[in-house]
Amino acid sequence: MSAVLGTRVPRREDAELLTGAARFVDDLRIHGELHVKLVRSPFAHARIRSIDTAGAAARPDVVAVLTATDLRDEFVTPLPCAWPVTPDMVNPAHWPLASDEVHYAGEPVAVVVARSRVAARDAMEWVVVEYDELPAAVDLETAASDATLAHSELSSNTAYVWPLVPDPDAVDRAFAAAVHTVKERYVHQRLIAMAMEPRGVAVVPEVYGGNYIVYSATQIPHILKVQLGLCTGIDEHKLRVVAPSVGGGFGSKLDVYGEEVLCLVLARRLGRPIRWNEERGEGTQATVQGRGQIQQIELAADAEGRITAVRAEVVADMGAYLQLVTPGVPLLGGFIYHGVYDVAAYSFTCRGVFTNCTPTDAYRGAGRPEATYAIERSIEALAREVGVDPVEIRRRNFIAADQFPYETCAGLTYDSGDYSTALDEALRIAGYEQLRTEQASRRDRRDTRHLGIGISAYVEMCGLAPSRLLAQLSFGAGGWEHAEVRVLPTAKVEVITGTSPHGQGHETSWAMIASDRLGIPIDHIEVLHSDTAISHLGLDTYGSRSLAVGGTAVYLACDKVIEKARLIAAHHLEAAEADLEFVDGQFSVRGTPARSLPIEMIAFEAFTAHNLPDGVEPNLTASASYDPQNFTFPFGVHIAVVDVDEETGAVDLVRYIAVDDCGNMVNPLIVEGQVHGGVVQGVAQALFEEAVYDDAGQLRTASLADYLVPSAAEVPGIELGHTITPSPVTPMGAKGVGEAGTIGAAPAVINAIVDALSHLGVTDVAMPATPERVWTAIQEARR
Ligand code: MCN
Repeated sequence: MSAVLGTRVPRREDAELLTGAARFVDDLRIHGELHVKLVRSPFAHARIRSIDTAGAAARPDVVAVLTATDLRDEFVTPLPCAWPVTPDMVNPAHWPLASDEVHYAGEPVAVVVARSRVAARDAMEWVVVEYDELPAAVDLETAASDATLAHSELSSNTAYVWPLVPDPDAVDRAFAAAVHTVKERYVHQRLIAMAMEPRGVAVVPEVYGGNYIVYSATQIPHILKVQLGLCTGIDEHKLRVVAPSVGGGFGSKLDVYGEEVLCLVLARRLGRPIRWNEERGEGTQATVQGRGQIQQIELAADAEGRITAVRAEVVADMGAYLQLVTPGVPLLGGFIYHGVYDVAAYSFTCRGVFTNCTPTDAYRGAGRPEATYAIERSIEALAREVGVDPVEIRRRNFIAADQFPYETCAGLTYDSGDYSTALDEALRIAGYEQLRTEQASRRDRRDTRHLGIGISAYVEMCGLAPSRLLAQLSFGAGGWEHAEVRVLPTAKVEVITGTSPHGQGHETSWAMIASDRLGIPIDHIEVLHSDTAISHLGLDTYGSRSLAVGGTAVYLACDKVIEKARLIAAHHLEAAEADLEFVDGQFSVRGTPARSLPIEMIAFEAFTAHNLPDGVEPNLTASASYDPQNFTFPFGVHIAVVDVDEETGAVDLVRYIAVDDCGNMVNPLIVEGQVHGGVVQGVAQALFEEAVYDDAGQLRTASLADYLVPSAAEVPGIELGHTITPSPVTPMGAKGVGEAGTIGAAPAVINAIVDALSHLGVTDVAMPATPERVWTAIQEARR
């Protein structure tokens, strides 16, 4: 890489974000705006008998109180699910307001519009809704058995069954011939994204032109624009969607929400700006949750513990409705249940099941943390079965560095990898042998604080994605990305991107890419994004796709600019284009460096157009849409070191080592920040966070007092390492990193806890591994 790429440029967006100067949806003051509050069902499953809005409508400063019946004609289609994973997938109509039956606690049934937020909140309490409560399907396994139906009109809770079994006979043969087998069951609790900024939307109608500006705390302004048009019947070209500063999303803002559609139709109906801001406690129920899976995984292996087949069966909690990509989330993991291991036979089946809980959808990693957890926990079970060290079992099974590109048993092509080197590096940083010695000596002296060392080796499929492969998965959109690069007359540059950052530092990264290609100082480059009137084409940010796809589009657009500049330079230097070389922002005739022209002068020539070659348009602008040929497959090895107190069950995460390989790095500082954040989210799943529902479907962890988001005090300094194995798929050799930390972390931590207690007979601890759960696991092992 060049002088700029691969360097630790501080994030230019941070000064605004860290000093409170950034403007989020709630910071926008819109003259004449009206405030919306939603009346939400207190029941998880109930029939609506009646809704009386009269009392609320009579409250001071109330403009309107509306129900589904009042707004029926405003909606053209229900809220979208863009991923019909099977032709017979069951998808109950999901409207912004429920009319007959509610299917989760928190589902909106009426909307109050008032002149102030306080007035709207007050009036909300005066809406009288009568319900007949129905039995709720809450526990996932029970729901899968159809014991209670989540939707009265459906005959089953199963939304779909999706098999990926390339060769069933091969799997059966492998299990029949296996010397060792293991069969494990794991549960992924539901998680709440808890982005620092809750959701919010503000719609400004232009009364005479029929245009609308929709400000939303979203990850997907471009997708939202299309879907808002389809849902409301407003022509797409009349809509402008803007995502101002967005305070994190972690997948939860990759959605089209009822509140967004409602605010738009209310703005149309009332001709006034409409705003809704989510409250924290409201968001825990109203914003999609993540995970929610029960996994069964079986490994077949030969006498040495070499895995010959993987069979995984997953039951995935859809929640009450299918949101934008709900059904596809577990499938993103469905291709990688064999992880980093060279396995010939593969079987994966997922059953998507409705429950009367908040809908689930993408949450950092989306399917891949679940898959990684299953294989990285079960391979340790295999190590115990075979009687070898967790390091050794992995070495025996790794796909070797010389096997890449590697055709997997699930039908993917892993682009590049070197798993042994990443493992070596992680072991070196951890001081693995010393840790094992320390562990043994504690056991010898009967210390009640046990040391545990947990390993997790992961590979993930990211950089969503090749549109053609997404078509095979029945995904409702493509996976390309768009960029435009404009060199202005004064050689300042505007980079317009279709990605929509909400914490990932694209303004810095894309400026670095453009600076590197164009030879223009990074401070002369501005990156514009997240406003569909400025960035008219794009598919937004999720799936660790932005660098591999969107960054590549910037790279390719720069190259088109350079090719155009070359025509102008050749004309002025009176040289053949082929004789020109472009180095550090300067064209010069090969072998005659004195005959040269900087890009600054070419930019001005392109602007004045006084002397351009024939057929060259007067601008130095180019755009590129890039659709990759394959996903990218970052990988890494994480090691967690824990102290477990046998007497209290308390787990202290004392060290965390993360060696990640995301190919060439644009900005290692940003990469490290992404890994830090990701690791903490994975650690949080392992140790702290859980959305707990009671039998009636009431969320018992609806506030930050009950839902344990870890703070800096709960997480040790993370010791980072890198290996660099460039991707052959992307021109910069870069792979994604935004989800890597989360994917690696949870199995490393739980493996460490089990490792600490293995001599006591503990083989599993459920997530989150609370002191109570760990203590109970110890007592059960003793019994
Ligand atoms: N990067 C790099 N070199 C690489 C890989 C990445 O320098 N080889 C840099 C990129 O240039 C970019 C950043 O790392 O600045 C992340 O890039 P990428 O891996 O392409 O991921 P995305 O930008 O597509 O981000 C999405 C990813 C996802 S899916 C979730 S969920 C997530 C995450 O990013 N949510 C986040 N990180 C988050 N970070 C914050 N602060 N907030 C969230 O909500």
